Order: sequence, then structure tokens, then C-alpha cells
Amino acid sequence: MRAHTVASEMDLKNKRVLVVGLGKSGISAALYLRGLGARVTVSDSRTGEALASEIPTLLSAGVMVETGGHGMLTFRRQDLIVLSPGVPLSTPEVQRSMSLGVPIIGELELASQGLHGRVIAITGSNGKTTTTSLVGHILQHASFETKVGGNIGVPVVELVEGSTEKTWSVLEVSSFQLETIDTFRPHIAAVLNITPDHLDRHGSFENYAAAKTRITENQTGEDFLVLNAEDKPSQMVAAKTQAQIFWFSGVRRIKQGAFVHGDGVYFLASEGGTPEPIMPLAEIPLRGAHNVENVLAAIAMAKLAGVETAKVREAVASFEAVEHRLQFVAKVRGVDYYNDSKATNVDATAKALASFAGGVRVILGGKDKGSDYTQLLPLLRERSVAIYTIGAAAELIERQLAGSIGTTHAGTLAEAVRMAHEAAAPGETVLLAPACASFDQFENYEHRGHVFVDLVRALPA
Ligand code: UMA
Repeated sequence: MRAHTVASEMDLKNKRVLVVGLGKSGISAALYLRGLGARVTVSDSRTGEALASEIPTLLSAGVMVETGGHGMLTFRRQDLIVLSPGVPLSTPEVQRSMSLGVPIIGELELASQGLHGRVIAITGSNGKTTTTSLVGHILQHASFETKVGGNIGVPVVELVEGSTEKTWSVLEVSSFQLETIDTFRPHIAAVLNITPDHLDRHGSFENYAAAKTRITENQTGEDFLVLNAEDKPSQMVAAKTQAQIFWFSGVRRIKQGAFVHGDGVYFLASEGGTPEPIMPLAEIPLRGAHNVENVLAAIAMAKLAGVETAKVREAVASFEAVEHRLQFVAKVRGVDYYNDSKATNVDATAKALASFAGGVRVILGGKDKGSDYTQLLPLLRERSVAIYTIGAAAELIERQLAGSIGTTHAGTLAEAVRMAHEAAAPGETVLLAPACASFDQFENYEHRGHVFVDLVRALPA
């Protein structure tokens, strides 16, 4: 399903614009649109009470606010509709507006029309935030004028002000955001991997992959696309692009891009050229083969942006793991605790487990997304000494794994940490990598990660 589109650089002065969703994106988009002189209404399904702290800022900026649901009438009489990423295109009111020909875009598209300078956009099922942060870190280290935003938590419209022709905007972009682009054209784009996620929203893996592929739809031969040579679905993205493709691989030499060979990381700028050594593998400070892939993608993007190799090497070596992504929390009584709360799908959990040699007590569960947890069985058998289940998906996970491997029902994160602490022997690892969304017991994955960190820090030494 594709949204109707809007002409680029649309003059929005005095135009009626409806922003749907009053979260981070919606609030920033509404205020930005007011700044452009538009007549703005926002509509949210939550009650006025739930939105009490957000509403006054909007009202004082002259934005009209509808709460407690989306009224058909509100959707009528609009010149443009800006959807928040969490609002599906299948929403009935949105469908109706689409059938009436009202242009519908997302906050990413809106912002990209106002951004000056060049854009690097990074998508993928896993690794987006780490890679986006790392590219931002490398560019900043090389004294490039750099802004970082997008799905990472900073709405892209907030990057527009102050952007100049020299600015590099490094954006994490999700499939939800890419569904509602029109003219968005990153100079450098990366698809890190495509594995099943958000199938409840996109309906099928094909639709999800198609949404991710849109990252390259407006790229031309002057742009670059960085792709994972070891990820099958990425080959389909390669077949659709007009951009120059650079690959990355953690396991073999590739014809153009970044790769690992022996103990070193190399970049090959052109087919048939000589690979340039970038850094020893041992200098990469992040855990896990998946993080090596993230680093390779970031190195390719930084080199394509023109960062000199010495700066790339220094920046990668000094990069610290992003919070909630295989973040080392503490060593308690000889046991290492890792917070990978961002492992919200089975593939991410598999990657987390694969980062350890063995002796792992893993905490699984939360809000199920229609996942197949049996895919974890080989790694669980190999790496894990105990599995603690929590949240709404606990029974489902226990049922799926039953007969193959034992699980312990903990119910809550606090109970799981307590049980793991009691049972763990020195040298083992306790890993929160739940393979589920967090919304059953927490506000979001960050909240879940913070609770875990607090619980670990409170453990008796
Ligand atoms: N809402 C409606 N109608 C609906 C659905 C939602 O009114 O049909 C309202 C909700 O009541 C709520 C608001 O919409 O008030 C929430 O909007 P949102 O879900 O788009 O969330 P934002 O706060 O705007 O945050 C969004 C991204 N959220 C999602 O994509 C779900 C954030 O990514 C992003 O950091 C932020 O914009 C800034 O760009 C978060 C995320 O979970 C981290 N992303 C997914 C992921 O990484 O897996 C894609």
C-alpha cells in the first residue's frame, strides 16, 4: 500500500494540515508546520487527560487539537495529512482521505524537503541505532558538521533549523517512516539486513521488505547504497537501485566495499582496485559478529562521505556501545550482566546469544509480535544454561520451547534478575535479550532496559 504523494517543496503557508499522532514526531511536526505558516490541527486516539502535558504547548503555538479518536470530519477539508510513524496507513480515516486524493506524507518526508546539506540514511531490521550513532560519531570526530536524528529518537524536523549546505544529517529510518516518503533521497543509504519484524503492521515479509527498499527509490547514479553481502533479502534491494552499490561482509572479500580479511578490516573503493587497510579487527570495541557488520557498514559510509582513514580508525576504536544494545552493565560476584533490551525480535536475540561463547542465563518475553521462538533453539542449546520467561509472551515461549529445552517461569523482570543472580556461577553471563516488544509491562524498550540496569545495580555484591 502506498500513500498518495505531495509535490516537493510544497508552499504550506495558510494551508490546512492535519498531523495524526501526538507523540514525539507529531508534536515536532505540528510546531514545525506552524513555523511554515500552516493552519495546523493534530488528532490523537489518546484522551485529553492522557495528553494533558503535551496539549498546552500546542495550543499556545496556535495548533488545534483533537483527542480521544480521529474524527472523519477532522480528516476532511485538509490540504495535507502528516502521519506519525506509529499510525498505520490502513487506519480507516487515512484510507478515506487517500481515496479522496488528499496528499499523505510522514514526518521524514516533510523534514527532508526542508533539510539543507547531505543526508545519510540507515535502515535495517537490526543494528540501525548502533550504526547511525557510529556514523555520527565518526563524522563528528572528523570535524564534519553533523546532525543525528530520525527513529533514534530525535524527529528529523528538529534537524532542519540551522542545517546548511555543509551539514551531514545522519538519519536512522524505520520501515514505518519509509512507507510515507515521496521525494526523500539520501546521498548515502544503507540497508543493514532484512529479517522478519513488524509483521503485525506490514502484513507480510514482502510488504515489510518493500517498505525498507523505498530508502533507495529516489537515489540516482550519483548516490551510494551500502548493502550486506551476506543477507539474502538485500540482493532484492540491489536489483531495484539506480545508486552505486557498496557491499560489506564480515566473512569474505567483496568486489567493492568494506570487509574483514584475516585479522584486519579493509575498504575497497573500486572494483579491481587494491583494498585499503582500515584497522585491526581487535580494535573494534563492540561485542558480536553482528556488531562487526554494523562497523563495516559505518566504515563504508564514512569513507564514501570522504572521511580520512586515520580518523575512521580512531573514531571506531573510541566508540562505546549504545545503551540497551548489548550494553555491559556490571560484574556482580563474578557474573557479567548485559542489557540488550533493544533485542525486540527473535533475530536480534539470536545475534545477542551468538556474541557469547556459552554460560548464558537469558531473559526472554514481553509482548509477542507473532514470532517463532523455536528458531532460537540451536543457540539456546549451545550457549544458554538457563532461560527465564517474563511478561505476556512467557507461556507462549514456554509452550514453543517445551520438549526441547527447559525454561523457568519468572513472570517479571525483577523476579528473573533475582532468580538468575541466585543461580549464576562466576564466569557466567546474565543477558536481557527478550525477543519481544516491551509494551505489556513497560512504556518502551528503554524503560525496560533502565529497570533492568537499576535491578542489577541494586544486587548485593
Ligand atoms: N496514535 C494515534 N492513532 C493511531 C496510532 C497512534 O493517534 O492509530 C498516537 C498515539 O496515541 C501516540 C502517538 O500516536 O500519542 C505516537 O506516535 P508514534 O507511535 O509515531 O510515536 P512517536 O512518539 O512519534 O515516535 C516515533 C517513532 N515511533 C514509532 O515508530 C512507533 C520513534 O521510534 C522515533 O524515535 C520517533 O518517532 C522520532 O522519530 C521508536 C520505535 O519504536 C523508537 N520505532 C520502531 C522500531 O524501532 O522498531 C519502528
